Amino acid sequence: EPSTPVSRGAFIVIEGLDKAGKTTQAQKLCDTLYAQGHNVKTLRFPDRTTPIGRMINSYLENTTEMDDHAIHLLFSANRWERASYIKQQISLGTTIICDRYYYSGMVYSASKNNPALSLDWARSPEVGLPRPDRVIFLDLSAAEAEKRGGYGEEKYEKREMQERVRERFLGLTVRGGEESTDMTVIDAGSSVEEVAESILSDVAKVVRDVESGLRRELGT
Ligand code: NYM
Repeated sequence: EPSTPVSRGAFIVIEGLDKAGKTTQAQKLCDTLYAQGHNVKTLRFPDRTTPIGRMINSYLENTTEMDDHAIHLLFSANRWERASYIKQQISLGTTIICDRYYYSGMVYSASKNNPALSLDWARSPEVGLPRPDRVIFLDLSAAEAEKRGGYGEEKYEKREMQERVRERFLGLTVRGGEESTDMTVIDAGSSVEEVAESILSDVAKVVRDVESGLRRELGT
């Protein structure tokens, strides 16, 4: 008897400023989809557990200095080392909820006020990575983010930088190309439950489309 073909999983990315609630919401979304009977796993970038991830970690903790381009390429390499795992899981029918992806990669690097590092330059090493079915941008003003317990000691956790990062994230929605069509902006200023509900109503449609075969292959 031929086995029933399993539909692929969906690839969902949660993006936002530091303190926007990404980790909480990624976990909540994962739990909800799991309770609904989906196979689902979470993933996060940077993945600080690999050798490349440890180099990124020491940069973020201000232990090592690095050229802006070099650290950008390490963040990208950290995604590439997980690319085949993502594709494999998706093809086995597992939905992946990913906490940050190359949207953070592009936007943070291009927000460093380094004229030699444009958004276009920042995009190029990411070309060919699995393309998300949906990217949720949790939108919060830098001032609101700061009120949530303040920033830590890590690189980039400064008001001016966060303001530039937010501007660039929102800029992606009107820049054209797949970043514009793939991204949904959700107001992260309301309660955890309200935000979770908005995310779920958007993601549920995507998951349905994937499962009914409307979205065939995972793009790049
Ligand atoms: N970050 C994250 C980047 O600059 N480029 C990237 O490609 C990624 C994935 O790392 N301030 C920055 C954004 C954050 C920092 O992320 C660490 P997290 O989610 O706090 O571990």
